[in-house]
Amino acid sequence: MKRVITYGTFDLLHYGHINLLRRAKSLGDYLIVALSTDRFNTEEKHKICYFTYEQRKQLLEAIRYVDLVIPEDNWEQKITDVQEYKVNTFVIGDDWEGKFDFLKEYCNVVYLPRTPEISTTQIKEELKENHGDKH
Ligand code: C2G
Repeated sequence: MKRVITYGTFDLLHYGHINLLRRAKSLGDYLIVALSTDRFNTEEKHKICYFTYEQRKQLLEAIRYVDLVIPEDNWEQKITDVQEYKVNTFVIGDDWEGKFDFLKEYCNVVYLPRTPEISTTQIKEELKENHGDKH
């Protein structure tokens, strides 16, 4: 069984995330998503999430490509995760190109092109701009 892992916040889940998860799963048979915890997001990634960890976990677990969701609570856990879960391939969007090459000692490292024109930040900004415009 070829095991793949990826990491992220996945807040306001959108088709860019789904494209990443679909391609990540296509690289193996079992996909683990290490989901950034609320603490990790606020204290270290400086991201304010709309959905809580539990809500984001529930959303990810409903996706056919995702086999397991585990917490990502710090920047340093990747090597132990790869070893503990016997991961063959680490995958992440190419906005992180090169940042996780240290994992090449333990598994394959794949940076996938991001889906253009969609991001959680953009969704929030457009909602703010359009607030009050009744459709
Ligand atoms: N993504 C994508 N296309 C987009 C938006 C996101 O391919 N339009 C990918 C990102 O590259 C990432 C994944 O979807 O691989 C999750 O995105 P984020 O939640 O923004 O992840 P990030 O905050 O970058 O967390 O330790 C690693 C970090 O936890 C990664």
